[in-house]
Amino acid sequence: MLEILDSTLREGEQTPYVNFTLEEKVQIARLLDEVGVEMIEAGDPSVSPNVAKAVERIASLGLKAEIVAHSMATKSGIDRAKACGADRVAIFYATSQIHLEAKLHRTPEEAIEIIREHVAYARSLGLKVRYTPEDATRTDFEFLVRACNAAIEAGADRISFADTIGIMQPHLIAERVRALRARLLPCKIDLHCHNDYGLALANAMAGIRAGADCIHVTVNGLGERTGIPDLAETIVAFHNLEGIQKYNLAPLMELSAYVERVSGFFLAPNKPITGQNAFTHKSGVHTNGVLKDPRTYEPFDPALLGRQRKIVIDKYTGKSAVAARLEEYGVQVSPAELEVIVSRIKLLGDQRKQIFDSDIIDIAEQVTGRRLDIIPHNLEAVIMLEVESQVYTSLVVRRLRALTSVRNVYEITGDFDVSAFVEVEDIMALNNLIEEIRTIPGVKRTETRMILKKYNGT
Ligand code: HCA
Ligand code: CU
Repeated sequence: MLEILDSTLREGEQTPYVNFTLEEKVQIARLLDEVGVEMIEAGDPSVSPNVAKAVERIASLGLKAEIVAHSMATKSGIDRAKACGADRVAIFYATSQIHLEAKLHRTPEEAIEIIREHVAYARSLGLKVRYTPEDATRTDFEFLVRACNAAIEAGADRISFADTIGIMQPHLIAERVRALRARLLPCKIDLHCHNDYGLALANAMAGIRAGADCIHVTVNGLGERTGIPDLAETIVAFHNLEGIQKYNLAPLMELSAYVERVSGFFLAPNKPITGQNAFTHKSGVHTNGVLKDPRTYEPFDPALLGRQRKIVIDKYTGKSAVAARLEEYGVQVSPAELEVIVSRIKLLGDQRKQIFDSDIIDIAEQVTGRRLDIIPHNLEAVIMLEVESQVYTSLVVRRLRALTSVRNVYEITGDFDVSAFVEVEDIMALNNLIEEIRTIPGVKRTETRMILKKYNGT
């Protein structure tokens, strides 16, 4: 049966420019425990005093998950893992020729001795041990088997088959896992797949099918370079496609949003499962289908994640979607009026990047000749930002423009340096967005003005 180790607090904190506070780590660990992951890799206590403190705090929370400390193959590192109260230490020591020669300056025989000695030392302290042959997928297979079996003989009960630079493919990892199973002494096999070619989750799933036990993930797929499989994608893929339904899906969206906020590492809108567009439909053909029966264009009901489907209105939109949107606002129009409204929306859509609900209501007013006293559901606001004097404004602008709710950005004169026109679904979303903007490095202060009514130029 599949097991999951979440490494947001270790691998995830190795994401360029991402660092969590102690309180944030505790909150992430608690949410992960609600999800029900079997193991939480809480950090490598040798990295810094605060990382050690975080591992210690998390180990003391009494969570259901096993708490793992990561460590290099050094006695002092293993001592620190023990001192933090971790259940298990994950000792990594590279086995590929390139790592042994260029990085570690050790012969293969020396490496085997170091692995054996440190695994045995950790066992003597009463720790459970996972051994990770770093860069395993580029390691000579016979040597990999020897190194892993040396670790297992010395007391490791888990081996992490680390695809450190993400070079596996599903058919290859399946072959390797089968071969490892046949040659290794009894142990559990973890899969640590990096996502350099976008194949991390596919590789991990293939490895599980071939007989591995556990997948390493992070929230939002954080990690060195392009990261490792995303927790929510992994859980939902196994839940829906493989029928493994032992995890609690309810906290996944909150966990993703929380990590997004405190990491300052924002999700691409088209990210599967948790991305903003995962259940948003656009073209007339698609929206018409979805309005008749969502199964036409949805792999599963967004309610599984507590999410809602969304239909975008713009020049691609057909009549059924516009009618449905107007109905949401309690506006009924005749078929002839609807026809004209849709054609005007298409005209406007050809001129502009985005159409807002306020535009749709404006057009409906013009076409029907009725005054519609309606306030659009979504909120629009202008957020003004003051930027630290030593920071290039253009850097802040680039980060701002990557946020999906941000429509237009202006560099301005006066008390503030930048103003952004934003559109969000509700006040909560506005609040989150403002917090997100405040985490952008260089943003000194923000001030927000809500838009009450908008007059568009033609
Ligand atoms: C690294 C180490 C590691 C370890 C994986 C593991 C890797 O290179 O930073 O312990 O399972 O990718 O090899 O993250
Ligand atoms: Cu890694």
